[in-house]
Amino acid sequence: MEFIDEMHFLQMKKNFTRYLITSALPYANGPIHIGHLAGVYVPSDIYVRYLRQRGKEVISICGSDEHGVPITLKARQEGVTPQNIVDRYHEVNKKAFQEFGITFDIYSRTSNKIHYETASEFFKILYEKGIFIEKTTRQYFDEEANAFLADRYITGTCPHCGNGNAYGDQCEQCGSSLSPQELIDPVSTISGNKPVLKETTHWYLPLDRYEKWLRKWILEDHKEWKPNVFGQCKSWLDQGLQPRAVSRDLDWGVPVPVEGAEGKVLYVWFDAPIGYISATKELTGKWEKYWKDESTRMIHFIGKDNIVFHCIIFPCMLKAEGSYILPDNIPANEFLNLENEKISTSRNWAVWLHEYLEDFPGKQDVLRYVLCANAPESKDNDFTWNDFQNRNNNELVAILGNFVNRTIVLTHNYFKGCVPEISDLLKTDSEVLDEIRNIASRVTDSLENFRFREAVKLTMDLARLGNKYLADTEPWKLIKTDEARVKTILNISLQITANLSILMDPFLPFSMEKLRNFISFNEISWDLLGSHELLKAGHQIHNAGLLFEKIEDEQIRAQKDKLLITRKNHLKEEPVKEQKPEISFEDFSKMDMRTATIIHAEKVPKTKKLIKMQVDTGMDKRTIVSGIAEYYDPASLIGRKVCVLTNLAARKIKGIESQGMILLSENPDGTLHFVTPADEAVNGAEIN
Ligand code: B3M
Ligand code: ZN
Repeated sequence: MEFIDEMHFLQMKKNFTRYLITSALPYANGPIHIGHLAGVYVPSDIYVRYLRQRGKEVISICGSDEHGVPITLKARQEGVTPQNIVDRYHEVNKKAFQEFGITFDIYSRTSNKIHYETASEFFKILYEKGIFIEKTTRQYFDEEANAFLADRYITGTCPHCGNGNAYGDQCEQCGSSLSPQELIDPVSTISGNKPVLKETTHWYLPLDRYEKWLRKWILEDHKEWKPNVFGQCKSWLDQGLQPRAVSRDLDWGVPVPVEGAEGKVLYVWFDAPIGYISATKELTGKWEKYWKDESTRMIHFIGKDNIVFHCIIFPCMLKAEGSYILPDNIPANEFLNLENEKISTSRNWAVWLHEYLEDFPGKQDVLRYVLCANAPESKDNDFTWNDFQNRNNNELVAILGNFVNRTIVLTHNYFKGCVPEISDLLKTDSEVLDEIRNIASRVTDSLENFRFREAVKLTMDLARLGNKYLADTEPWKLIKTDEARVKTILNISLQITANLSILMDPFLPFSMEKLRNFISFNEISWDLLGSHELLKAGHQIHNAGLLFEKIEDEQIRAQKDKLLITRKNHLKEEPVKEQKPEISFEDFSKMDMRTATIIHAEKVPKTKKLIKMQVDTGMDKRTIVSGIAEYYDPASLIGRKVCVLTNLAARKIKGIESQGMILLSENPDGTLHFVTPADEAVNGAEIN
């Protein structure tokens, strides 16, 4: 394929001769949804398929991330063991990936023996090299459960907004990140008791010591990283790095392999990236040529929430250990939303891969196409069922399917399915043949630079070119008068078809395999791209089947209804929180609650959840801040009657003095709604 200058790419890639592609290991505490696919697994699989088509030596590594608090929380919720949880979801996700055509060379899991050995060994090497800082601190301990509490196992009142259900690491109402000891009246979610502070020793990775090296390695040597990745790394470095604990007081995880470390495990984000290494060991005895040979190009596919772990922490671990290569690129994607709302596992607001495969059998490529065409490559993007239907019907069916179908049917109608001879080429023919090569070259460049949205759009442009060529030349009119001309037109159309079956294979593997069967063509080497003789004259093609079929309105309606029903059902399923401890009447009578009216509202800048309101309480007009921006548009709040706890001590929230609290009801799924007084209630009316 002369238009791809092999050395150009090799020079650009520092003479790499093989590829190690990793995809973020999904937590085995739930199913895979379209956000995971769009963020990580569709781009990673497109890239791996492309590399294989180019004949590269490549391995694609993934597996279940089976440790960490999300898994132990899920196990507690269901009253089963963490092993039960990971066994269930490891199988569900592995099967769903396979059915969806995500071609990992191995889908391993971090609860297996080889990983425990590999992670322990890795920790021991750093420990014996004296890399870690050993530090004893005071952490919350639940005496009844006899366990130290991870951040998510502690709830209490947020010091910023008064939310009574803030977690030890974050307040979901005002978005503030917290440390457990900032919580007011902390409570253990295990026993419900007040936890005590107890000393515990942990090992810290001194990230600060690698700051200078990281600044050079990232900010100077990897300016080619995507802006969203480069920018996040720069802000982490500009904030200054701190030592980070790499062990936890938990009973689920890889035990810390040090004398006297009973009851302590490796921090999940220390052990999980090592899961890429252990999975490679499981895959091949020759694992070191991938992990320790500079001629290997390692690329991590991840979502933006994993950037710090893959660009800062894991590289520091690898650098500290000293014998490993470092990632060459980390093309992280942003987040995908669903029907304009954040995808939420806890609120069941998601399109689950295993359910999609049941509802749309044989339509893997439609979802691959839509998630690629709409990928959140540089900013968060939105998936809507309407867009899914439109792209299928207006692009896959009407452009790609239509073109290949017309080409094959006309070849059968006029030449019994035999590829006709080309005769004299007109200018329009040569232009089309040149454009095939041009598009193939541009798709290659887009793929090489992880611009998958652009790449898939360009491949569809080749199908558009084919449709236009047929429409402009109208072989169905010429067949009566100029058969030789029709032979040339259909020969060229068949070359476009064969090129499409290679070019679109990384994106639409299932459909392109079908198409290659239709034209009885089994080559999928990228080096053939641009050729004008993929199908030689006299080659016999088969009949065309349907590549894509229309998706009807009722199918989309059903999906939208399903979302709404699961949201409602989910509300019912969620357990209502237990009643708080009893209080006396005088405790209650200390509270002064009044009806009031919101007279002004505006979002608090640089926060996702906060709205600052001016409220008329009948006694005065005051400022109150609430974490309701995810549920209410400020403009819709003007004139709304609300209930206000007026004598709550004023608090600064993001620098704004909030004088009181507007009463909100919180559904089990976390959604917030106003407690609204009767219309007849006037501002200042006492609530008793
Ligand atoms: N388990 C995925 C997540 O943060 C996380 C990736 C690990 S990759 C080593 O959802
Ligand atoms: Zn808060």
